[in-house]
Amino acid sequence: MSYLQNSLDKNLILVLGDQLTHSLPALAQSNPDTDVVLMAEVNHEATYVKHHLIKITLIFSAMRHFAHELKERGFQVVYVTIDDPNNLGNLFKEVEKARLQHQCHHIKVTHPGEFRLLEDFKQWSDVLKVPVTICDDDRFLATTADFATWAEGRKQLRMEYFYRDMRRRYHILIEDSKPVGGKWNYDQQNRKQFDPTIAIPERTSFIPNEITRAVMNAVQKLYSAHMGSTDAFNLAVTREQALIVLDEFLETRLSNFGDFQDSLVQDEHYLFHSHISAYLNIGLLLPMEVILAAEQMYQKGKAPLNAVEGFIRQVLGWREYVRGLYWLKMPEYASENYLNAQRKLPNFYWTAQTDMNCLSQSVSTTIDNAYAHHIQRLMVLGNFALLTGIHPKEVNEWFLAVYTDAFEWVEMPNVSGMATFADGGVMASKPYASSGAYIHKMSNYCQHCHYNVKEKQGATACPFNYLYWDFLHRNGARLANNPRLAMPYRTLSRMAQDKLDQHLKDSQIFLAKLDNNEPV
Ligand code: DLZ
Ligand code: SF4
Repeated sequence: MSYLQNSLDKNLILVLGDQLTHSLPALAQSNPDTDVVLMAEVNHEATYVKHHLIKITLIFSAMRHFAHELKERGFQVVYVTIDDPNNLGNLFKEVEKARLQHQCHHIKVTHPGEFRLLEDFKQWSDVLKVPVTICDDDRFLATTADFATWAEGRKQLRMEYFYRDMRRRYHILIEDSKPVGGKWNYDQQNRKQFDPTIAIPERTSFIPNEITRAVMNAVQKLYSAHMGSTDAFNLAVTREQALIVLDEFLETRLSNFGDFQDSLVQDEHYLFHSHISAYLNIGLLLPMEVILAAEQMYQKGKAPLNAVEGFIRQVLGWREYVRGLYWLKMPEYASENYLNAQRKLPNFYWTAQTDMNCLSQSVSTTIDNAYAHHIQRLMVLGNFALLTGIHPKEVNEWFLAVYTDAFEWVEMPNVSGMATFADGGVMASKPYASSGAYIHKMSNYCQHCHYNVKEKQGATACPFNYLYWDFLHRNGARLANNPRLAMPYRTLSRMAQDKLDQHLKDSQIFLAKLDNNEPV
């Protein structure tokens, strides 16, 4: 009887590579004396899109360190390494094997960050003939149900209103029921051009230990066809290290984060950004601890309100909002293509080989670091994909593969909603299309470019300049009635025919080069 009782109570708990949090309900409510934890590095997760080598290394190394911590806490952990000769290659097979080997009669997983895996998990109970419990992921500050309730009956799902509700709900930067400083949002102050007299602090980095070095070797050997190299890997791989990154951000970068949040600077890619999104997204840091720490910096007078509010908006507003939107709109969201974009992703997204300096800079940091900041992603890489009409599926796959912080719940709304307007305006009130003028205003990239941002037409003109008009012209039927695009469409309608013809011709020449894989 007691044997039967024990084996019936014995859970197999699967912990995924982005679930490295000890307070996860599936772990916190388990019994280390009886339960078995499974963690598996599997080829399928590493290759369903070709993840960057730094991203795979981060996840595998952080998984190995987390497994070690679980063992120290008394858990029995089954850990499958990627180079284990008996590795079965996917999560399902590893779960099936571990369940049989350890005689577990109940499987527990935590709600994953991807629709694909959730659908898989839902099948497992039927196939394995044991109950499978999918626990909520309580690391988010709004549940998917909270978001659905908020979204119900609203015509437009604007982040700003969701964010204000979250501020009220968690009482963050609120005083006497009002936003601190009198305004909810200080974004207007966060668009300054970079001031080169301000020193950019050194980025926090870590020397890989033996565990990380073993991962680096294995990943480099197995996935050398993917973007990047493991050679210079120096990221945090434990919660302890991630807390150091957070602390250094708060102490050395946060005060300038707001002002220069949108700046683009030649050969400087980290600027005053926090670089903690990957650690948040794999569970080494928790959103509320990060929010409270930033709020305290304001309360102690160590960082200005525009910086602290801007940072908190990203974590409490934007991050929660995109996750809510993803689960509300999936699976249809994945195939949205409102602008009927059909072009293939140009090869230079993988090589950085282009004369367009802003793109070359943004792809270079992506290759070197599996990181680019939000304006490089949105206004350079995303804007180019939008203007040239690259198929959203290709854009989504690329963004999901190349950034350490990219998991589908966060990547897809940013790409299909924000960058490419594939969702037709569910998320953004207008496409973030812009000519070279925006990049010129926010950066010093144009000074180092083969193209001339002041020229509007011809072989040496900045391609963004004519592609912008080509984009508006091409998508007139879908976009001309958008009130937020009234001004550019008025300009377009008044444009002299020969000028418009020249923009369209320059665009045609440029796009033909892209399609033929010729250098641009
Ligand atoms: C991204 C990723 C990679 C590269 N490898 C693994 C892995 O081998 N094992 C694992 O459990 N998780 C991995 N992950 C994270 C998952 O892909 C992630 O949990 C889903 O994409 C849902 O967010
Ligand atoms: Fe980019 Fe155009 Fe500036 Fe070159 S000139 S860096 S292509 S915006």
